[in-house]
Amino acid sequence: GPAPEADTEARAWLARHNGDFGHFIGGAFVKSASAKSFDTFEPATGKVLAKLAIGDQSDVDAAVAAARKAQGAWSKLPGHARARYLYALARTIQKHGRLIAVVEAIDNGKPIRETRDIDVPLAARHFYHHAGWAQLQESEFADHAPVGVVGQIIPWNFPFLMLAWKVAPALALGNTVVLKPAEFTSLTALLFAELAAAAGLPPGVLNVVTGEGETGALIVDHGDIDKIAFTGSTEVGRIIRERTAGSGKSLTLELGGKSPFIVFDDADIDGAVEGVVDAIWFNQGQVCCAGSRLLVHEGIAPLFHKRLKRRMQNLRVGLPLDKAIDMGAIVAPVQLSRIEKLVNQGVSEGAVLHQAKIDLPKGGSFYPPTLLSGVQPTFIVATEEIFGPVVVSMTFRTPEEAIQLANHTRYGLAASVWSETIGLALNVAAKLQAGVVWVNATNLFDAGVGFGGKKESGFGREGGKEGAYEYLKPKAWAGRKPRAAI
Ligand code: TXE
Repeated sequence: GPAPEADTEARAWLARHNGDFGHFIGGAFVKSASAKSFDTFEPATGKVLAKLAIGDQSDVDAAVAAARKAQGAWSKLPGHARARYLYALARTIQKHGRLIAVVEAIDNGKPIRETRDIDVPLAARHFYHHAGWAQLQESEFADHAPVGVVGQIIPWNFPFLMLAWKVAPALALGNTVVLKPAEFTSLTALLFAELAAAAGLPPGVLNVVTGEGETGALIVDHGDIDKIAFTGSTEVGRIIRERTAGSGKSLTLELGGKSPFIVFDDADIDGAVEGVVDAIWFNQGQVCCAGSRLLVHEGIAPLFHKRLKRRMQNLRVGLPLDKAIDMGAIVAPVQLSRIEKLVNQGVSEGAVLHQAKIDLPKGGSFYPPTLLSGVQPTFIVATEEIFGPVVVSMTFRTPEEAIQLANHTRYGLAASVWSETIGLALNVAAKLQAGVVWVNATNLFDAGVGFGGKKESGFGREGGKEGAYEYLKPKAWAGRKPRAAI
C-alpha cells in the first residue's frame, strides 16, 4: 500500500492555502470577485480536497487585463531572454516534480507511477523543447509576430501535461495566457502558477482562472482575447467554434476520438496484447487518443481475446498513491456512471462483456478493465467515445476491410497498426484517416512532433514547429529585406 507519509508535502501545500484558492491573476492569488465557489473531490475516496473559486465576468476581465498589460513587454523580449524563462520553468517542474506528481495523482485519481514517470517528465520536456523555439525565434520566425493574449481551456484527463502543451508554446512565442483548468482537476494549474511566479515569471504572463463551463464560455466570448486553444469534448468544441466564428479570434481544437487498434494475423501477439493494455487501460482509458476500438484479424481473434483476458485479470486497480497499481480511480462519479451506462448499452445491443474479477477499493469511483467482444460497427459502443477502461472488439478478414472499419468513425485522432510485415503495416497506415498512426506501438508522444486531429477530432497541432506556428501570425509587412538590385 501507499507509504503513509507519501502525500505530506501535498497536504501541507493544501493546508498553506487553507484548502481555499482564489484565482491566480497578475502574479498572485486573488480572491474571486464572484465570492462563489465549488468543492473539488478526491476521486479515490470521494472526500473534499479543496474549495475552488468560480470565475465570473469581472474575474475574467481582470485576468485578461493582466495578460494584456504583460503582453507588450513579454513579446518585445529577445527570443534568448524568453528562452531563459522557459528553461527556468522546465527546471522548476523537475525540482518540484514529486509534489506536482502527488497533487496530480490525488486530484485526478491516476496512478502516481504515471504522474511521476510520464505526466511530469513529459511536461518538463515540453518546456525545454519550447525554450529552443524561443531561442530561435528571430531566425526561424522572422516574418511572424505573436498572436497576443491567448485563452486556453483544458480537460481533466492530463491536467498538468495539457497545461504544458498549451502554456509552453504560447509563452515561448511571445504570447500571454489566461488559462482555465477543468473543474475536476484545477490543483496542479494553481500549483504551477505559484511555482512559475517563484521562478521569476513576470506577473500577468500566466493567469489561471478556475471555474466550470460558464467561466470557460466567458473566456471564449471575451472581446480582448486574440486566440482560443481548447482541448475537451467534441460537443463543447463545436460550441466554441460557433461562438468564435466571425469574432476575429484564432482557434485550435483538440477533441475526442475513437481510435482503431488494428492487429493482423502475423502480429507479435504478446506485443500487441501489451499494446492494448497501454492503449486502453493507461490512465483508466481517459485518453483522447486511446486505442478504444480493437480490430483483430478473424483468424487470431479467439487466441488474442484469450490472452487479452488473461492479461486483464492480472492488472491491479487501486489507490493512486500505491506504486504497485496499474489503474487508479475514474475522475468523477458522473464519468463513472457515463461508462456504466454505455457498457450496459453495449451489452443490450448484443456485445459480450468480459471484466476482470478484481476487488475494487471502496468509497471512490473505480471501474475494472473491460473488454466488449462481438461488437458490430453500428453499435453505440463502437461509435461513441466511452472515455473509460473499456475496449470494444471487432474482427476483419482483409486489409481493405480493416481500413474501412478503422475509418468508419467521425473521429480521426490516432490509430495503431500491428503486423510483422512492415510493408503491409505502412501501406495500411498511409490509408488511415488519423492525425497520428503508430506502427507496432501506441501512445507515443514527443514535444518535437505535432499532435492533433482530423475530422471531428479537431484541427491545429500541438508540439514541434507546426505547433509553434499556432501561436504566431504572419507580419503584415511580410518579409525579409529585398535583395539589392545588381
Ligand atoms: O468535457 P468538457 P467533460 C470527452 C469525454 C468525456 C466527455 C465529457 O468523452 O466523457 O468529453 O467530459 C470547459 N465554453 N472528453 O464534460 O465539458 C470545461 O470547464 C467553454 C474528451 O469534462 O468538454 C473544461 O475546462 N469552456 C477530451 C473543458 O471545457 C467550456 C477530454 C473540457 O470540458 C464550456 C475531456 C463552454 N461552453 C473530455 N463547457 C479529450 N479529447 O481529451 C465546458 N467547458
